[in-house]
Amino acid sequence: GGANKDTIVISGKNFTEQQIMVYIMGHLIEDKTDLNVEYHSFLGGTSPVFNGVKKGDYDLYVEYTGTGLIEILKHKIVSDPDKVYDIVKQQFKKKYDLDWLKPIGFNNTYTLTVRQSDAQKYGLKTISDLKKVDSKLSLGSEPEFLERKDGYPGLEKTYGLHFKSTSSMDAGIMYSSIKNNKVDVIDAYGTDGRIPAYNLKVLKDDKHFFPPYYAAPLIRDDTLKAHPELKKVLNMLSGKINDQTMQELNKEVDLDKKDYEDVAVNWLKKEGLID
Ligand code: PBE
Repeated sequence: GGANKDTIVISGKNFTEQQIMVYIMGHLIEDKTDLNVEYHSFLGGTSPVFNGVKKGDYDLYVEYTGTGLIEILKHKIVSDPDKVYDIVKQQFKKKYDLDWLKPIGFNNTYTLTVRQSDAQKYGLKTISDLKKVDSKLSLGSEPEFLERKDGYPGLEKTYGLHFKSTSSMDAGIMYSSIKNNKVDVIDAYGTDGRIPAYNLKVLKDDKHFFPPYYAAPLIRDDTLKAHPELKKVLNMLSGKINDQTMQELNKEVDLDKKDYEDVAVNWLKKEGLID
């Protein structure tokens, strides 16, 4: 980019959907504004990304409402999606000078997921059903899930679950691990394309433990003040990607092995958001 332009730094966590969103936001900003875009993404879990944006190392990323509520604000679980959005919007502004822009449309919930063959063998439909076999099953997840209140510690409390073992791995690795019988249960992400492709069964959260996790751009207030046009530009994504579309975009990278940036740019063009 040009040396005289201001630069916006976009960040993201280390899984496919985040990297696609990083490029969707980046190319939209480059197309609609005079700003330069830099990427500092694939950074790990929620904490390095959130803290980097809070400190001002990065300007924005896509966060999930339930993650803002439980993991960042340490609030109790709230189930109504609009209420969760209102709480995070108000509190993040007050506490951190960060702004939640409009939700993009999809809800990327954590799930507990097993192989269809095990679901049949043990008669598993709900998370509560896991109780009868948990001592035989091993859980694979990314490290963050093992620590979060809306992760395994909370599931142990709410459902009384206790697996034979737990192991942590990169978010992307857990899908191949369950497919190859290395683990039996994973915290699959609801919008991941590998759930249908690997013939996995999402167990129903019958106790409504997980909050809603609607995705929205989270941006520094001082960045918005310096570049107010960013609000309108990023809100062009409002309501544009539902769960099914996000699963399809994730699948294009994870299964069809397309490039993240190509998937992002093609989607923006298809939607008529860029030329
Ligand atoms: N989630 C599911 C996690 C990862 C995917 C949205 C709850 C998060 O990043 O907070």
